[in-house]
Formats: sequence, C-alpha cells, structure tokens
Amino acid sequence: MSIAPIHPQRVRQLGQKTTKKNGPIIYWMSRDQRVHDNWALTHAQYLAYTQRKPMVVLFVLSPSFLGASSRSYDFMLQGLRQVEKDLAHLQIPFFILVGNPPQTIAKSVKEWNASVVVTDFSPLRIKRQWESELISKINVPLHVVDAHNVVPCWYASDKREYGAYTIRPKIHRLLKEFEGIPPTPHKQLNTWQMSVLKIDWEGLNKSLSIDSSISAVTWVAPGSVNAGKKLSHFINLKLETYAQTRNDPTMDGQSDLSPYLHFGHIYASRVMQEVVASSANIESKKAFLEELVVRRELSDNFCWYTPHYDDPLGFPAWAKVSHEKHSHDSRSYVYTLEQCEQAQTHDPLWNAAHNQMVRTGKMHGYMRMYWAKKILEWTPAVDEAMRIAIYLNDRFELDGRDPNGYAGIAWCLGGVHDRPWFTRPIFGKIRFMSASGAQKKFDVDVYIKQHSPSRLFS
Ligand code: FAD
Ligand code: FO1
Repeated sequence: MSIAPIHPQRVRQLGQKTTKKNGPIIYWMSRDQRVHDNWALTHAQYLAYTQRKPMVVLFVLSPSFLGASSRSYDFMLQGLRQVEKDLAHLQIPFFILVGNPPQTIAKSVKEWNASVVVTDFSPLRIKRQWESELISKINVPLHVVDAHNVVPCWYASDKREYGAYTIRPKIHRLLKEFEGIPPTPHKQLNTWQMSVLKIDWEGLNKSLSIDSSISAVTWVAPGSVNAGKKLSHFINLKLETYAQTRNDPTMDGQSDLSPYLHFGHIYASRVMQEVVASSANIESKKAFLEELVVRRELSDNFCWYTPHYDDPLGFPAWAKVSHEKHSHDSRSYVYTLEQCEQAQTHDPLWNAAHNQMVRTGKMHGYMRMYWAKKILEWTPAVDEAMRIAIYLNDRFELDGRDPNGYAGIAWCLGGVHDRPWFTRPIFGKIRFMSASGAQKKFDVDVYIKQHSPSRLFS
C-alpha cells in the first residue's frame, strides 16, 4: 500500500517543528466534518503510515459556538454520526469530547503522548484563537491543512483581494494544480492500543448550553451521504437552468448545498468535478462554479486577511468615508433587533424573506442581499445594522457562522468586494436595493405569499 504526501502548499506547520514523541497522530476535526475527500485526514494518515503510528480522529464539541442554536447543533451532530460510521470501517478510532477545544486537545496530547496534531483550516477568529492557544500548551507540531478550499487560502493570494475580479484569475491559474480529490482513505494498519469508548450521543446533546427554541430543519438531511444525494439531485434536476433561475427567489433554483459545505459534509472540489463532468450547458456550469469556487473562496480570503471581518472597521476606505458622511441622514423607519427578529416591519417583502430564514433555516441568496441592505436603511447606524444582521443570520441560518456570511453582510452594508455607487441618502455610495428593483427580477407577490409570516417559528 502506498500513501503519497499531500501538496506541501496545503499544509501550514505551527508551533514545534519536530516531534520526539511516539504516540498517535491526532486529527483534530473541526470545519471539515467528513472522512472521504478530506485532505486533513489524508495528511494525518500519511504521517501515521510513514511514522508507523496509529492515527485517531478527535472532535471537540464546544458547548456553545457563535450563537449557534439547536437547529445547527442537531444538523452537525447527526452529520458526525456518519463520520463515526465511516471511521469504524477504517478502524480509525473516533472520539467526541465536550469542552474548550484547545484545553481538551492539549489534555489528549499529553494523555496519549501524541506525536503530531493535524487540524483543518478555518479563517475565523475563533479557530485561530483555538490554534494559538493550543500551540502554547503542547510541545508537538500542529499542522493546519486547508481541506475546505480548492486552492489553499493562503496560497491563492497573500493579501486581501478587492473583489471577485481580482481573485478569479489567481484561482483559475491554480485550479489545475489543486483541483484534485484526496485518495480514498486506507484501513488503519497500526491499530490503536488504547480502549475506545462508545460515543454517548444522548449525553452529548445534554452537555450543550444552547437555545433550543429554534426548530430543527426537516427539508435537508445531514451528513456526507445525504450531501452526495443533494448534489446529484441538483445536477440532474436544477443545474441546467441555474443561470436563469438562481436569482429568482420564487423558484427552487439554487443547489441547497450550503449547509453541507458549511459543516464540511462535502468537499467543493468534489462538487466542482461532478458539475464539470455533467451534461449541463456551459453557461450554467460557469455561473455555478463562479459562486462555488470564486465567491466562496473570496470569502475565506476576506476573513483570513481582515481581522475586523465582522465589523465596519473592515470596510474599504471609500465606504467608511461614505458612512461617516451619511450616518446621520434621517431614516423614515427605525426598527429594533426584536422588531426585525419578529418580522414586524412595514415591508412585506422583507418580512417574507425573514420568515423564510426563521422557518426553513435558509433564506434565498438574492433575498439575503435585500434583507441585509434594508437593515442598514432601518437602523440608526451601520455598526448597529452589522450587529443585527450578523446576529439574526447566525441565529437562524443553517449555513450561518461562516466566512460567506461575514463577507456577504460586509458586501451589503459596507461595499466589501463591491464598488462605489452614485450617492443617495443613508446608503451614501453603498449599492442600494429596492422592492421595485426586485419586482423587475421576479414576481414579488408570489414570494410574499410563499413566505407570509403567518406565524413565526411554525
Ligand atoms: P448556490 O447558489 O447553489 O451556490 C452554491 C455555493 O456557492 C453556496 O453553497 C456557497 O458556498 C457558494 N456561494 C453562493 N453564493 C455565494 C455568495 N454570494 N458568497 C459566497 N459564496 C457563495 N452563505 C453561507 O454559506 N452562510 C451564510 O451565513 C451566508 N450569509 C449570507 C448573508 C448575506 C447578507 C448574503 C448577501 C449572502 C450570504 N451567504 C451566506 C452567501 C449565499 O447567499 C449563500 O451561500 C447561498 O445562498 C447558499 O445557498 P446555496 O448553497 O443553495 O447556493
Ligand atoms: N467546530 C468545532 O470544532 N466544535 C464545535 O462544537 C462546533 C460547533 C459548531 C456549531 C455550529 C456551527 O455552525 C459550527 C460549529 N463548529 C464547531 C465550527 C464549524 O465546523 C467551522 O469550523 C466554523 O464554522 C468555521 O467555518
């Protein structure tokens, strides 16, 4: 059996450079919660194989995470049951421990005399904090692998990109080198001598301190197997017309892959490979891949190179000047967080979009732009708008707490990855969107009927 090393540019080595320990290789799974098509797992298996050591996979369940509710944790935990099944087939031990990730990992490294820790990459502040805390507690190497992006985030560009138009050529130029899919993982040869506890799934649920008032979603089934089925459904039934239907919220034209991409149940390169191999027309393939690869990887670039990705401080200079000038413009409507959360605004289109998010956990992509921009229009200042938009997005969206969300909201409120528009009250040079503009794109009344907020949380 031979296992090749992964592309060297896909790994960043933090902390200690070498290890003298002879314990297992730990793959600390976090963002990419899947066994197949996972470069971080491939890398851990390569280290285990070449160093003749066992590898184990460890997921640390944080009792709370960026305001995530039971809606997200239910989806995530059910997806992790698939991980447990897939690892059992490979005789790779899987542990889910509850606690603060850096402390819990450091404790396991010591207990198991682990020789290396591998983890998957996330550009979010919380994961970077976890990693820097961990390397201060352990004296073995921490390898961070970008298992999420087709082109490793730090390699696609060494700086914050202005927009899709600047990162697109950089990504396209590197696709050939990085578009490959990880090899199928091997059955573990150097088996683990320690006893492996059975995962107490019920107990895990009880250990969480999260808001359980938000209903679980029923329209999408978690886990990597269901992600593959959703991809096939999209390719067979929707991809052909994606270019025409994707921006019409009254039609079911999007792929619905975002919850799976967010929790790492499916790898973007796998999606890209199957879309390219399909018989769909080239226009829809290009439109979809622009979103899946360029837009999605631009969001990671934004969060990785912008410390204030969730704050108006992260806006481009022209937008900051514009907000300075227009922050005191009078608002015809001002709503509080509670009024927004209950969809109690004067705008039936906004209320319908909000209700779609509350009820299904997934607002249509076009409506997310309209929804966020109206929050800017109806709150006293842009930092309040940012706070409310992020809070509601991450409280109700199943794909929330994701770089795409922070970049999407910063695009809407602060012109990130966009350009200055002609000036108008409140928005200044930030692109404006209106219900009449939406009416030109799709039948607004149909959408409002489809999602009228008869009863929230139903
Ligand atoms: P499809 O149209 O099928 O696209 C396929 C994939 O391409 C998506 O899953 C996503 O990974 C990527 N993609 C599509 N549109 C975008 C985009 N505009 N920016 C970046 N990547 C994109 N996306 C999230 O994953 N989580 C969020 O919390 C989130 N919040 C958003 C908030 C606002 C205000 C805005 C404007 C956009 C937000 N987006 C977010 C981006 C986008 O709306 C969603 O990714 C998309 O609607 C998900 O549905 P889909 O997978 O069916 O999309
Ligand atoms: N990552 C973890 O390592 N442990 C968790 O307990 C955890 C919970 C969680 C809940 C909701 C959610 O949307 C994401 C969550 N994540 C968790 C992180 C996630 O897998 C990604 O790493 C981040 O969202 C970065 O993209």
